[in-house]
Amino acid sequence: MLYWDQEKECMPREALSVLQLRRLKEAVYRVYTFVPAYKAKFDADGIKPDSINSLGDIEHFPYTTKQDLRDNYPFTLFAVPMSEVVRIHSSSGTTGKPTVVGYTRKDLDIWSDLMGRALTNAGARRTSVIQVAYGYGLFTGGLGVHYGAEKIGASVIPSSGGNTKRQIMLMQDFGTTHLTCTPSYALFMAEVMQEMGVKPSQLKLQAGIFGAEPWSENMRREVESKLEIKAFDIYGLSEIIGPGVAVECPCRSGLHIAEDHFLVEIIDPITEEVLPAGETGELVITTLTKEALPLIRYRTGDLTRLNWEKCACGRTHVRMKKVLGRSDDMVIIRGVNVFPSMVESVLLNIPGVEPHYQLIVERIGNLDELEVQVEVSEIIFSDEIRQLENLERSITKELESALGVAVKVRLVEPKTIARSEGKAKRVIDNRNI
Ligand code: DLL
Repeated sequence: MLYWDQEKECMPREALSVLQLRRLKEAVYRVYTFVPAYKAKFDADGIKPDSINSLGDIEHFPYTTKQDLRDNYPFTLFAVPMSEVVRIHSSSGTTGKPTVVGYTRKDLDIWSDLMGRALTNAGARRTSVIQVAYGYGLFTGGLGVHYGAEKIGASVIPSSGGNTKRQIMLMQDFGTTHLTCTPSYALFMAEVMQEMGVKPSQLKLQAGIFGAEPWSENMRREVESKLEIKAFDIYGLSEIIGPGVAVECPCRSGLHIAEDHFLVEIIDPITEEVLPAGETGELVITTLTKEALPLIRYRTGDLTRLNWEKCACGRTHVRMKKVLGRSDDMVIIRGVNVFPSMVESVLLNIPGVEPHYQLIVERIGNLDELEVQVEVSEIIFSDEIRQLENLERSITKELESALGVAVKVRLVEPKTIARSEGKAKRVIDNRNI
């Protein structure tokens, strides 16, 4: 078992808490002193930086939301002068202004180090060949993984997203051992590989480090069997640092959150109350070491739960369960909450169904209708109509019992649902609400 930074990753809880508390005090002091928007918020709540005496005191501080980043577009939440900022990334929201994030030299060093941990967890070493098929550019995926891969001394192929046939040629010719991209893109690559007549056994691929979008355990099995690799989940978000906030270890039973750099809480997204250990809710993160854009109690919008039990790998950092979905990716159909990942889990248990699907939501009259479009395999599609109808009925039954809401299932021909080279679009909501 190899660690990138054993001392930090396996730190006993007590020492970790001491480190977190020291860093938390510094972070709170930093935002209060250098970010006028935070000073105004804290003053309004009557909170001073020295209000922190224990880690639990974080609960008295106000949350930060994506709206705060938008209101301070582009740079006014930065806690350092622009002369200290060496990198800017940005994530395009679906509405309004994009979110802008900045990094100092030290922020970039820490980020690369966290990615070094992540890649090492997935078995990458100096001798590995890492293909970075996350998009390069304003998105944090490409450059984030890139710097980590260089840091561990691996050979990096900065292929970025897209041009799938070339990606596969590079894998063959350069002997890629580790593939990094979104899980949906990995599946698409597997499909194109098959069309090109390339077998996974002809490649040197050992593992994939996949993230940036929710994916179910069934999806993991699918990717692993199609590419004949081990698939690891990696989580992160631009606002906090990018990829590398949390990553699976070889046990792959939850993602270890880098607690030496991030303090985490789980809250009820509606009441905003902090939930007891082990409950599912929205992940809230406070950055402990970020210089350019320190954030206090940032509401990620991601739903998960924390597992504080000891992990067999020896790492002491808390584990988060695979993200169920974003609160804004959840569709509410007649009062029932539906996540694409729930649909995915059901579909991938049904033989003949391909891992390509989309949820279409319409409002007809005053009622919401959920249609799930599902691709079926070539063999199934050439079956008799009656068999297709039977399959459609059984998918409908399974989905309705899992989701608790009426669903219209529509089987579609192989390869009709749009493939993605980055984050997959799982929901099309046509309701004007
Ligand atoms: O997606 C950073 C990233 C790049 C993570 C590459 C992992 C790999 P954003 O574009 O800001 O940053 O999107 C962040 O994506 O709040 C989650 O909703 C979702 N997300 C990221 N990783 C996962 C994951 C990058 N492993 C948003 N599982 C987050 C589920 C994920 N959702």
